[in-house]
Amino acid sequence: MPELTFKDFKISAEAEAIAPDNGGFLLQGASVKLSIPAAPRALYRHGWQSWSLAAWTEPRQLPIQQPTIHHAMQTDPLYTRHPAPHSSGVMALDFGAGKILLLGALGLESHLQWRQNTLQGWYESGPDSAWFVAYGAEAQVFSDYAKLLGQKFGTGRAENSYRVWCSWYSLYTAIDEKILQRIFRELADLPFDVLQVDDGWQLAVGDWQANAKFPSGMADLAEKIRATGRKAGLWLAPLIAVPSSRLFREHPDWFLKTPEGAYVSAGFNWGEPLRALDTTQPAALDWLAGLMKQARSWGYDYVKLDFLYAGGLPGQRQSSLPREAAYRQGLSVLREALGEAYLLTCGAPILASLGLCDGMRVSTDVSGEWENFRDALLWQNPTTGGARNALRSTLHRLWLAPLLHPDPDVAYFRQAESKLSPQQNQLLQDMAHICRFKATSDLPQWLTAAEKENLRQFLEQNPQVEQTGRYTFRLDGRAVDFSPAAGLPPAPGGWIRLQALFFNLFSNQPFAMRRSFFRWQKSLAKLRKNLG
Ligand code: 9PG
Repeated sequence: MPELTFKDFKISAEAEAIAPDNGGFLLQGASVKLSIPAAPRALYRHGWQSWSLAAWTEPRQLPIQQPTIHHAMQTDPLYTRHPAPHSSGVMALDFGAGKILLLGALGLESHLQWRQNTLQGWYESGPDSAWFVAYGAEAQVFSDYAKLLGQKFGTGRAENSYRVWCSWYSLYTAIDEKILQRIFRELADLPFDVLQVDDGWQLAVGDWQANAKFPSGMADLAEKIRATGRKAGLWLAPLIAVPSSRLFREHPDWFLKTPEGAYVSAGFNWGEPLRALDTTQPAALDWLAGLMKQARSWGYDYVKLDFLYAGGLPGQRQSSLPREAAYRQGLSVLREALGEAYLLTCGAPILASLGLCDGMRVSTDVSGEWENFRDALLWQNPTTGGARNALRSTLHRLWLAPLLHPDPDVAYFRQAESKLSPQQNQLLQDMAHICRFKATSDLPQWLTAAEKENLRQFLEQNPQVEQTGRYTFRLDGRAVDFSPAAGLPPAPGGWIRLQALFFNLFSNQPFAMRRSFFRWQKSLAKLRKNLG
């Protein structure tokens, strides 16, 4: 077997071709294998899409996260039960003493596993065959890899990111035009560049027209935002639809099916199962382009496209394009139709979105909670909403920064309507500075004078960022340590394990999903009332 020789490290490689490149080696092959002479201390695992886990973990299998009904929404469902530690696109081994070995794909449909002292990468399908291997300091190796990805896929085109106020993490779907207009007025004295309307304006997921809570229409709202001197932002999830939507009822044949003829599950949300659009059908692509043009004609210049993973799920497509290539075709049609608008992708397959978006959510959602007991321990699920889960994946995707604006999700400033401590808020704010992507959902009326001042300073300042370790930074000289967010929750033992077994029997039932959805709707109704 040919050997790859790095300064102080030799590994043997199986590949069709090997050539030195960019400080490492370029390998060719639908499957390549590296035999590793030393035992790694940790594995770098990279989850498929924005919300999936990215982290350094112990070199062993992770528990299967619950509930399984969410796998399509939170993982690559084809590999959730893979029999060895798995990674999408790139995997790395940490040997201590500051040295890592990275194997990264330079193409789509790529997967990696760690098994029996072998690091293997393979392409699920498609024409790609290139891999990059490098050994050295973590920052260097990841930056060399990012450079090659940029050459292959391109980068975002927007120079600067914006300071965004987003309606989701305070009002959730309890938005209406009156409440938003009031908030937009109250935000007048804060230096935001974009006011972004999130989920809750549409008739249904699939039917992207204003609902009864927006009687003046979405163009009117954009106009009101623009009148305040800001860009108008809008959330859409164009690659999914709920079965009750008109879109799905009128075009059931546009949605992915399994070989057995059932609809492919894109997860479960809004109290309904989710369907995935087939982005290889010309009629569906025309519809997507029209939808983006509609948002543009309403006056929105900043568009957050969400639940995009659906376009890359396994399923029967009209054309024989592999699933990530199919997704990428859909995304390029969306991008094209958006013209000059800023495109933020979310819930998006990472590698397959490169070069076609300006910003990308690189983590799961934050929430007003550091970590949730049920999710972290009973479900062993690092991809549900929560500050710790969000910080963890963002920390492990900062290397994408040369390719796009990494969106770490919103920062909190408030103590009202949140369980996060001031220290935890500070970590979210510091991460936003590091990503140079600053957003919040805090309502001005929830902020004390001091909190509002803090928010103002956050928006105005751009501290100098220096990385001092894997999880440590200096911001304008102030030391910041994200280590408390980096690790994974422990596997449950004893009583908690028993509780988990019992609990998870119910967690996967649609009735349990619907019940928690309706409870959530009730709490939102209360929130709306309190806002007056
Ligand atoms: C609107 C929200 C916000 C948010 C997005 C996305 O795995 N899940 O069940 C899951 C559901 C929703 C979700 C993320 C994950 O949130 O990230 O910013 O726009 O949709 O519905």
